[in-house]
Amino acid sequence: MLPTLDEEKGLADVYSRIPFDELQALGFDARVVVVDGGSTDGTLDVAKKLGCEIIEQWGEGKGAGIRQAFQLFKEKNDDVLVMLDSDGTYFPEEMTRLVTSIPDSGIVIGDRLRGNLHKDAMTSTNWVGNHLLTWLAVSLHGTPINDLCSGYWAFSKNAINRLKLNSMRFEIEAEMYTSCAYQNIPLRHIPISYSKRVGEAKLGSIKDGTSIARKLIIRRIFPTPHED
Ligand SMILES: Nc1nc2c(ncn2[C@@H]2O[C@H](COP(=O)(O)OP(=O)(O)O)[C@@H](O)[C@H]2O)c(=O)[nH]1
Ligand SMILES: [Mg+2]
Repeated sequence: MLPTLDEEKGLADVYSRIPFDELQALGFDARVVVVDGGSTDGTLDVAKKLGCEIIEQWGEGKGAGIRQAFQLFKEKNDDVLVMLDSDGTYFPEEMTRLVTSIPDSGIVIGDRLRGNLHKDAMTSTNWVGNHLLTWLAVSLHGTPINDLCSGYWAFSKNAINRLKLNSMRFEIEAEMYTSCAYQNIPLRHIPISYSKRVGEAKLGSIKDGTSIARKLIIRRIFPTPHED
């Protein structure tokens, strides 16, 4: 699953690096679903040309898009879902390693902070913010996690069925983590590579960092969201 918002530059590159043959050899018949948040550049044309399935999400925000993609996943009979940004920061080549590391009924998260973090991949503000938010998450919720805001996750079907989420924007990863903590979903992290994005960042460090911290605190008080 590739979330997109104006990622015409990154999408084709990310798609072309997905290791379809290696996944096939592992027994996976992979397909690519693009969940788009209302791109106004050529993202949807690129996605169509590549033959991706496209979800044009209702509402705005990465969280809303991901929740909609999860809903669709639940209606199909697929076994595993992998999510990564379409901006060229994560390495699709590392997908087989993620998929084969998913704990039983659990989730694996790609860990950039103890992985191969390329020079210039992350601004110093974001580096500090990522460490602070990860520390806050563990302090509040206890369950170990190395890189709260990573965008490279691989989920078993059972884990997706158990996640309880209502995030609209970039708090979605933090809420997936808190849901793992409260629904007892097994979580594992493996080191991954992370490089500089192509195109414009959509996340605002201070504004979205604050929303992520707020979400972590809210979920300490109200561990699960109301079903919507
Ligand atoms: N579906 C959807 N995707 C989004 C939206 N906003 C951002 N994205 C995508 O989510 C991913 C993460 O956004 P990005 O700007 O890279 O944030 P960062 O990686 O946390 O700095 C990228 O692939 C974006 O294109 C949205 O509103 N809807
Ligand atoms: Mg990104």
